[in-house]
Amino acid sequence: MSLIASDHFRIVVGLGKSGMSLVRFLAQRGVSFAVADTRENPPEMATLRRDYPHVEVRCGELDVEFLCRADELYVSPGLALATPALQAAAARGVKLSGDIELFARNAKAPIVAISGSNAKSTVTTLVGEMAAAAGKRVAVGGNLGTPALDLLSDDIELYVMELSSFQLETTDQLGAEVATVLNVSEDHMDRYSGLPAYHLAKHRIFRGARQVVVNRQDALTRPLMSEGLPCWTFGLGVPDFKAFGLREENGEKYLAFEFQNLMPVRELKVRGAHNQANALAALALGHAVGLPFDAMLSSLRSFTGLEHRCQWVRELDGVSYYNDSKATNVGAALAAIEGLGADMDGKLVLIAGGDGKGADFSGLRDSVARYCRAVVLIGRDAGLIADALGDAVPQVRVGSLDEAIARSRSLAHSGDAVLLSPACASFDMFKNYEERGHLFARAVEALT
Ligand code: UMA
Ligand code: ADP
Repeated sequence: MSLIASDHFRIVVGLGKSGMSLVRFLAQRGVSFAVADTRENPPEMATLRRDYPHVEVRCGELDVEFLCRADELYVSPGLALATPALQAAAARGVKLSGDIELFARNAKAPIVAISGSNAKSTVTTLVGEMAAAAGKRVAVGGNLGTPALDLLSDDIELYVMELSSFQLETTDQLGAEVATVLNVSEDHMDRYSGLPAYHLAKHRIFRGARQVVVNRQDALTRPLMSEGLPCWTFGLGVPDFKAFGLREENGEKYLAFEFQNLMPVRELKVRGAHNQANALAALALGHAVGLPFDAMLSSLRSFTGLEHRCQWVRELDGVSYYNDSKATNVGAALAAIEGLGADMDGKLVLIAGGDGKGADFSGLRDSVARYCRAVVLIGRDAGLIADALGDAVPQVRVGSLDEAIARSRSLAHSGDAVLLSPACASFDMFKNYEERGHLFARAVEALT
């Protein structure tokens, strides 16, 4: 039985991946609905026409009268709730909701819910691998990979969900078994009025949670109201009760829980302090849902990291090349610069720039000055980054990624690394961050 009233009329707003999962979900349950999208040719139009030819679709500017025919709108995470037509419909009593709310109402197994400005996909993947290693029938998705509603199944024993602030905005009551906001730093400032609004959206993940996981090194990850809820913490310091952290014994650093060493840090295949924090976060989440340590640790030992996240591409003339195309905000780029920079004898040549989404780039300055030999800038907001960095290090502005690679190669010395970590979204020059990363890797592999 689906927890959705069948006598009501719904409209799915946005016909991308999540919109199409909503269509399938509603159609399977016999709910009457229509679809709207502001684009003339939304990505899933052909699929909808093929599989559900009778569903009414309105493309182009949103029509408030049409939207008001619905009791509830399921709005794509890609559309701001502040969109005037959506606000006009809400003012006339139409409820604004989303796919995650519907997922939460219908999921019968516990949910591990993961948000944060960075590391969501890495930690979500890790917890999913840990659960699978522990023999659980686990479904992994959300903002990462498969849309939430496509994961629903009575066979599943555990859901591990990556959730974005956009998805959480339309989620009233998630009711996760354990929820976390891994870290909070500025992102999507083109969609929020400022950090407080973004922070509030992320914290909706804690609504109805039974346990929480908090980052001891980031006060903004602490739920605003969690009195009485079991709270597990993670951080790079020495752990105490209900805490995961790092301990040192005889010169060896260990991942640790409370007063017990779990495994040497050097057994992790992923590099940098940020990845140690990610391993600890995954352990805390897994422990909260009862996964055994031996399964979790064996997953950590075999995890080689996700594509486009500080991924080693090759070495040429003593210079290593790293693809960190997924660094679409300042916090992620800082983690890569500091994580790699502190771990090597040489310096970094950083390739950065793109669509900055309204970010303030001044936070990059100190780390760039400390770890970078030079910065090569591309994309629309190259000028903003150049101004923010000032005279911290030599800068070069170029017109293409290929040119950026060629200039970086000539600037790097043996023992250095060239790091693509743009601190920006890619949409001004590429289809998405994956395309940017693939083109980088391909061009680097072709260097002779
Ligand atoms: N759009 C319109 N008109 C519409 C609907 C969408 O112009 O009526 C545009 C918007 O610019 C929007 C874009 O299309 O940003 C994508 O919207 P969509 O409805 O086609 O998106 P989906 O394919 O359903 O993808 C969404 C998530 N996208 C966003 O949040 C922007 C995907 O996250 C997610 O994987 C998918 O649902 C399944 O759950 C992507 C993402 O970029 C990976 N997320 C952001 C991030 O990680 O930083 C939050
Ligand atoms: P998300 O899904 O939140 O975007 P990813 O795991 O895809 O997270 O990583 C995104 C970017 O953040 C990558 O560039 C990665 O190197 C960087 N990153 C990974 N872990 C952390 C961390 N703990 N803090 C800051 N940045 C991180």
